[in-house]
Amino acid sequence: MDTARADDPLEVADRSAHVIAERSGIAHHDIALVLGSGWGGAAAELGEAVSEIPAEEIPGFSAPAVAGHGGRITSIAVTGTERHALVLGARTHFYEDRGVRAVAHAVRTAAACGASTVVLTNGCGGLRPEWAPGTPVLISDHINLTGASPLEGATFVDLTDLYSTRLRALAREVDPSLDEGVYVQFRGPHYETPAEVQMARRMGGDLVGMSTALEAIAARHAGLEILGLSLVTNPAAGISPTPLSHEEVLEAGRDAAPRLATLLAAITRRILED
Ligand code: 8IG
Repeated sequence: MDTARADDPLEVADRSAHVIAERSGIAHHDIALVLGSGWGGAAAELGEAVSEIPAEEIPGFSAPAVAGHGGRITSIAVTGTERHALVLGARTHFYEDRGVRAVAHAVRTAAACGASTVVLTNGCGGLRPEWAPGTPVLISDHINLTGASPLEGATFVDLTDLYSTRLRALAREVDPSLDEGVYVQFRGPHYETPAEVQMARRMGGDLVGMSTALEAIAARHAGLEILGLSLVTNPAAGISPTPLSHEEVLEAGRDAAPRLATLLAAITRRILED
C-alpha cells in the first residue's frame, strides 16, 4: 500500500468504493441513501437487493455503535429503472469520538461509488408541536452547533442551497403534505435541555439531532446533490411535558416504517427518472 496516501480521506473512500464495486458486482451506483434512526427498514420498497456487505468488512467503516442502526451496506436494483442505489446502514456519529473523517466516510464513499445524489435521513426531535412522532420532514437548511467541520485545512466550500431546492420540489411532487424545516445538529450524545431547545428555536431551528449537518457539508464538498429527510421521533425536550427515551424513538420509527418505505421508494424513483 502507498503509505503516503493511505491517510488521505478521499483515498480511503476510493478504496472502499473499489471493495463495494468488487463485492457487489455493481460498478456504478447512481444514488446513495444514508439511513438514520427510525429509517432502518425504509429501503424495503426500493427494489431488489443484489448485494449486502457488513460495514466492518469495508475500509473506513466500523460496526454500529447504537441499537437501531443497521450496519450493512446494500446495493439495490431500483424497481422500474436501470439504476442502482447504495444503501448505507452504517452511520458514524460525531459523538462516537472517532473523528470527523469517520463521520464523513459514508458520503465520500457514496461519491466514489459514482453517486451524484445522496439522501440523508435521520431521526430527530421536533420543535413544532404540530409535528407528531412519526412525521417525516424535509430539511431546508441546517445550523451546525458541533463546533466542528468535516473539512480539513483551508477548504472553503459554499453552502448555499446545501439541501437542494430542486430535490425538495421533487419530494413534494411525490408527497405534497411534506413540511420542511431547519435542522440543528448538536454534538450529543445527551439530548438537549429545554433551554437549549428554546435557543435552537430562537436561532431559527425546527428540528434537533446529532447527525446530518457534518455529513451534508462533506457531501457538498464531494460534489453530491443532497436531499435531507428527518423523521420526528419525539417532541424535543420541553416541547412536550414527558421526558425523552430511546425506546420512544425506536417505537416511533417502527410505527412510521410502512409510510417511510413507500415515501423513500417513490422519492428515489422520482429523482432517478428526472
Ligand atoms: I431520534 O430530541 C432523536 N435524536 N439532539 N435531540 C437530539 N437528537 C435526537 C433527538 C432529540 N431525538
